[in-house]
Amino acid sequence: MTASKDSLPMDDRLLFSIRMHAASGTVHLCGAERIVQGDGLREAAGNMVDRAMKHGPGALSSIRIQIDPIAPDTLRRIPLLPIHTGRSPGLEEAAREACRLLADAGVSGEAARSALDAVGQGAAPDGGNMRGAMIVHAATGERLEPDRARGIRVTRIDVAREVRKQFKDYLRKLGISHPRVLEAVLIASKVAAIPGLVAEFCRSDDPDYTTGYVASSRSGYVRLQHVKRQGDPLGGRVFFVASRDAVSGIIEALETIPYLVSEIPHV
Ligand code: PML
Repeated sequence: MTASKDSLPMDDRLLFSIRMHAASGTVHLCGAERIVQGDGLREAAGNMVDRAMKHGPGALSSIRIQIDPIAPDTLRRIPLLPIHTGRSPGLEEAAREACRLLADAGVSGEAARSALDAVGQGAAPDGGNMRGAMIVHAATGERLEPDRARGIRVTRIDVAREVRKQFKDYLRKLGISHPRVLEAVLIASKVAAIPGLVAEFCRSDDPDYTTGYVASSRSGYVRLQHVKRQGDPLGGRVFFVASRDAVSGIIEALETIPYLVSEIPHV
């Protein structure tokens, strides 16, 4: 949609999804996404343009910003998962702790180990990282995502304006107010709120970032240090599902249904 000042809706409480995609030719450079009220669109769009321009105007061939109104009856309001720190002084302990947390959430040992191995060996067909997440059957370990290179992307998740400051304060008090963690906790909170999706495992594809997490509605968001070796570029997310039949509905929820975190745990 195009939005001029005159065409903005009078009711600024209406929510909009705003998404940015910056590219250099066919190469994706960066993206961003927010869910904001009408009167926050200009600021959100400006911040997204600033973010894209950090790549240098010469590097960009396009910045696309798409704004879609959100039908109020499609929006789901959810709580933020509580954040905990797991015990993982080394690689082996981290793998063991990840499998223990996944087992608590209903993931079989075989499914957990094969999924963690797949991420650690490069889960895409070319042996590199997938662009999105794997979907794995929690009992059998079978991979269920329709496209093993693209995977599943979690979109349409944000934190409500009225609790945004409380969210940032929560992360600051825990000493983890990095945008990377902010984004990961929001994603994990959406994933944990989707029926039939029992748990998530994540390790970063940043070679220098070795903290990952296991998340579920049962355990909350549990950070684990040493989920991979320093310098290892392989990473990704795994979503464990209870049944094969639920997969298409889960993908639709992950990729298209808007979720807004509206409640923050107390420290
Ligand atoms: C954490 O520090 O809580 C884990 C964040 C994982 C982020 C994954 C990523 O950004 O690649």
